[in-house]
Amino acid sequence: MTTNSERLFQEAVKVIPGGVNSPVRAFGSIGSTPRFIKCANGAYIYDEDDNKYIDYVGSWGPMILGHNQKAVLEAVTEACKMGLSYGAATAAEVEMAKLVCELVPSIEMVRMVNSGTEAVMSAIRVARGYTQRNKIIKFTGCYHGHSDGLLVKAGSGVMTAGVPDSLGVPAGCTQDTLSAVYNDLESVKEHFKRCGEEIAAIIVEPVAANMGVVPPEPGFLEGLRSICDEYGALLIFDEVITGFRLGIDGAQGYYGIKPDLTTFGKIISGGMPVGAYGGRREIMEVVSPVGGVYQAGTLSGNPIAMAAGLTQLTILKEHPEYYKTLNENAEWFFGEIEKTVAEAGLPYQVNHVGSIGSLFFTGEKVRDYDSAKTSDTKAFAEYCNYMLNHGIYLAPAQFEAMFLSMAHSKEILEETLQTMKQYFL
Ligand code: HOZ
Repeated sequence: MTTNSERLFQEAVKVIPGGVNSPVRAFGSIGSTPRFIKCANGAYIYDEDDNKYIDYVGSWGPMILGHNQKAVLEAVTEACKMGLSYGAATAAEVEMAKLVCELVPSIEMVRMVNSGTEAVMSAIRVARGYTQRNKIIKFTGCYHGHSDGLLVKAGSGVMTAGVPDSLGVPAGCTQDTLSAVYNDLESVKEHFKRCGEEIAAIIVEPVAANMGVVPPEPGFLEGLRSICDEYGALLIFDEVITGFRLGIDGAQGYYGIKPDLTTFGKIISGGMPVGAYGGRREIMEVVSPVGGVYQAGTLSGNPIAMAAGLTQLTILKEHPEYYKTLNENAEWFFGEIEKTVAEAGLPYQVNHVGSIGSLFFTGEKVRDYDSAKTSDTKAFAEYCNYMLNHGIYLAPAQFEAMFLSMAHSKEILEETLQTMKQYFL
């Protein structure tokens, strides 16, 4: 019998490329088709066939308080009554900017945009405008959204699809994008030795989370900081995934490294379509209308999104104990996964930092793109389908992260582990 999700997918492919609005969610890499989601609450999502799943995607990160968090929902509902969009300055966006600057010490000024892609695109332009240099360094397997210049050896869906770059990106757009190897400072130094005076910035996911989760090795982020200082380049932390998740001050607080610019995504708005970029005042003052770097947007600072964001960030600020609980739960949970695969005699790798993690189907230690790529994606697909069919919703690709939230209680995590044990043992 055809399920509602299957029926919707058949309709979707006729009118949406691949039937989806973002490639990873097509479930192609696990040989399946998407579950169409009807609603979500707490740690759960429900599909159009009324199947209930424990959700480890959490809208790819922002649902750190769980879906449909009461206060966030109320704030959004109230804001909606005041009008949906003005394309004009509001008090809420000033509050939001002040809050972000207060919570993240490296940020003295911040601009709201509408997605992580836009945040990164703008931060790169600022770095180039500020340094008057063109080249940037990114790391193979890191994903910074789908803007032209950054679709070079990118992670996430690009990596899953096994294509190095995207069609439709003119060579001229990527000629100034240099690739280096994650966790390998030598590969960065080589670029700087060759053309250090031309490099505007290094952009990095301080914890890579789009080739699966790959933590920075000790000294890696510190090394990037000092190379940038030596050559007068800017260090950009893409904290679209780690920001306000590893702690209230993100990965930069967690590892104690101060970037020059930071980019954020949907987590700063409780999952609404928002991004932001910010950094030191003297750098951010190159942005128009103060400076000559142009960046704009009618929806930037949208009042509904600001209401959601202010509420979520305020809750996180007022409850530092949430991070303690979340990280302790995650430590236990990922440790149990490790024990389970070890007991099954499988040499699989579990990488995690705080509440994000990945189970790699490989015997190799995963520390960069090449080692992540040794994963047996067919074995992952079989496992992922089993979990889905048993009520556990994982990202449908090996090279993505699992996200835990405050709504994932010990009982819910335990239930997930039992399902994993049924599969592996
Ligand atoms: N780029 C996202 C994963 N890193 C996937 C977004 C989506 O499919 O919604």
